[in-house]
Amino acid sequence: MASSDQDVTLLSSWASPFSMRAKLALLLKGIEHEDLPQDLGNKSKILLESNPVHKKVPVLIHKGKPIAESAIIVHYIDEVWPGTSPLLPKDAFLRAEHRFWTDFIDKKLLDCLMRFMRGDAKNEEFIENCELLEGAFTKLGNEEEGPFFGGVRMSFLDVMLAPYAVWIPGIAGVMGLKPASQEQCPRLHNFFQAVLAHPAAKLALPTVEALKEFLVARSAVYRGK
Ligand SMILES: N[C@@H](CCC(=O)N[C@@H](CS)C(=O)NCC(=O)O)C(=O)O
Repeated sequence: MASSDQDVTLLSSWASPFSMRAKLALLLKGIEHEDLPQDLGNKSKILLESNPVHKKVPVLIHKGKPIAESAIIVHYIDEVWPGTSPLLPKDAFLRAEHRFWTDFIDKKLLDCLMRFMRGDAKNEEFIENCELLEGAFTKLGNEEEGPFFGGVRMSFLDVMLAPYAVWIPGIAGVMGLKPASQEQCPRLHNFFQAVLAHPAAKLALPTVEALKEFLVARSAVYRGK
């Protein structure tokens, strides 16, 4: 563990894929921190004060200073604690690729899943996005080295994509999404299996069963009813 005088607090919500990213990065780096789970239906003073622009989780508070937005938080964690488990590659082009695919996950993959849950996206569109991610694995990940973009260890992009290891089966179980098959997207498939078996991800991510219960309870909200 990194030393305990770090003064790190994470405002989060357990089912939030964005919160999972921040928690996973902290765990991978072994950074001691306090978790402050948030009730998003009744936002706390600390959340409103620390993220007045978006009023969303996650927020990382380090030595009294709040940092919002999951990708920015994970980047910050990597810069402040560079020694243990470096996340972003050293090569500038590869760093740009990690940021590009993070943007793809947030804009295309997530948007497609949200629209699918509302009944506004076809399953094929989701499969097409998975195939694009499969292409990213082929381009950036070295299969011989391991299942992650970072090889045997999780890198920045692995942290960004990891929450979908539970969100995709959750949406499949509750809302009938058909995930890409192992034949269609073997690297993506291996990645999700490796995430589910990873010790830090087991702590940072809820189980698929817990997420399914959450989605059942929230399905009317997601469907916009
Ligand atoms: N772009 C943000 C998204 C954060 C986000 O959407 N958080 C959701 C939970 S998954 C939230 O706090 N929602 C509360 C609200 O919208 O009022 C990130 O990457 O951190």
